[in-house]
Amino acid sequence: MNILADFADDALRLFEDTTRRAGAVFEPSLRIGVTGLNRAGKTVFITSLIANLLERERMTRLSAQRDGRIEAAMLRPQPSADVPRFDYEEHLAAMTGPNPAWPSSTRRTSELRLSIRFRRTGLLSGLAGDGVLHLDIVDYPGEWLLDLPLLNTPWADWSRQSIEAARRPERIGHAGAFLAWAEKVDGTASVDETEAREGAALFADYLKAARQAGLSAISPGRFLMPGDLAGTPALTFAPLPDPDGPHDSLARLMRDRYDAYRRFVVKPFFQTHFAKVDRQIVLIDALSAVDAGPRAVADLRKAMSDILDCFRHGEKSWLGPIFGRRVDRLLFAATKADHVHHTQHSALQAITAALVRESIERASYKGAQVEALALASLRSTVEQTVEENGETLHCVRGRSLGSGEEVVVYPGQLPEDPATIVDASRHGHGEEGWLSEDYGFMRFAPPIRSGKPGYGPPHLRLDMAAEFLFGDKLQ
Ligand SMILES: Nc1nc2c(ncn2[C@@H]2O[C@H](COP(=O)(O)OP(=O)(O)OP(=O)(O)O)[C@@H](O)[C@H]2O)c(=O)[nH]1
Ligand SMILES: [Mg+2]
Repeated sequence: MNILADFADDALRLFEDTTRRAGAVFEPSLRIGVTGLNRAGKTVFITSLIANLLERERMTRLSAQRDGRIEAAMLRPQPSADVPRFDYEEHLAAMTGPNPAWPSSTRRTSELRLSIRFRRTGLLSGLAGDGVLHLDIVDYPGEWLLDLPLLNTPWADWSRQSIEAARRPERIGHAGAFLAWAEKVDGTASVDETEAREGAALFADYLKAARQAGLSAISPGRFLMPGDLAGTPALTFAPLPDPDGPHDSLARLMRDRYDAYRRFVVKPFFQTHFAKVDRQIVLIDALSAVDAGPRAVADLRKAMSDILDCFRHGEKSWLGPIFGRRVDRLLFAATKADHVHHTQHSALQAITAALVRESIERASYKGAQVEALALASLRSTVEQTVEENGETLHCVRGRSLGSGEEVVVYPGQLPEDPATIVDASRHGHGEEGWLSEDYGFMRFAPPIRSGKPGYGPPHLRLDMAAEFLFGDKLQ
């Protein structure tokens, strides 16, 4: 490890922090970490949150808005000159235009600053004039989040764990070709670039297939979403059943590349974008996992717990400066809650909280406030009650993503007791899916917008999320 380089990193960070705090006396900025695996709903959340802060009629549970104290909100130049700007206008136009469509998967990091001018409450209201809060939000490909646990996992452990994972029943069907390669390859043989490339390609194919099958705990993330690193040596490695080898061997080459990946790709990403986070929202697509069945839920729990465990290292480990130092509010949000009727939202919220409970209990958040809620960033359905065979079914109605036709769907009933789902996933058994067959088929297109002036895109509880994340800073 290059101690000098690390020291320089830390010194730079300290300088940035100090400057930020000095500026903060007059115009505080708050960095909101929007965390979530791929397809969890980050880009839609950020776009809708910004749109609803610019046009605030649907934000009545944000207290500053309810009390009529927000004077103005506007997009301002972001603080980081070297990160692309979040393409808010394009995402919003796509989601709310005449032919609404969801954004495509995010391929790179981007950032946006929204500034809010508000009237202060209490003693300060007469003395200090209006307050200003700058919200800084970063979007990134969800796949990259799964790299976080690698920072704490040396090559030999990672190699062993990855091979074991590939042999698990839910994965082996996707990993056959890769495992066949891994079992025949000799790590002690001398370096062979063709062999390394073949292994890396087969490993990447397996990861992509596993993700396609609905599994979450898949890393390294850049194998799925390489950004501009495609084809570089830092992405040309694969785990080996026998990870040790002499100098100049294939195993050594793989180890060096794995270490380079962690050092030059993973660490800077988390340092740049997570170290400065003040408040964190973790978006979880619990409904899709519940629908896919116990194994997918178990896999989601594992992915989330591997990630959340990294938050608990506190000051002692070198992950300390990245996590756990400043985040004082942490919100776990089940996304896409508009897929189920509101009578099931409390069950969805409870399942989400149960999925992450053990990790939260293990984590040392040092007095951080932690909450869970179920939300929809862009509400795409309305509710409808249907009588069928003397039974009342609580359905949702929306436009089908494929045909654009209106469909009424009964998504099934989530268990009231989250333990039903969490325990079944822990033991790897239970019904294949808890929701009705209709759920799996159901993907709704974004709604056609009414375009009422002053109203942002429709949502569920986005204002409650906003209140929790930064309502106190608008006092
Ligand atoms: N019905 C509904 N679907 C949603 C909502 N938010 C997200 N989705 C669905 O989830 C998909 C993924 O949302 P994104 O915001 O692109 O997810 P992401 O976390 O940015 O994903 P990556 O960029 O791949 O990391 C969308 O294409 C929609 O199909 C919502 O509020 N309601
Ligand atoms: Mg995205």
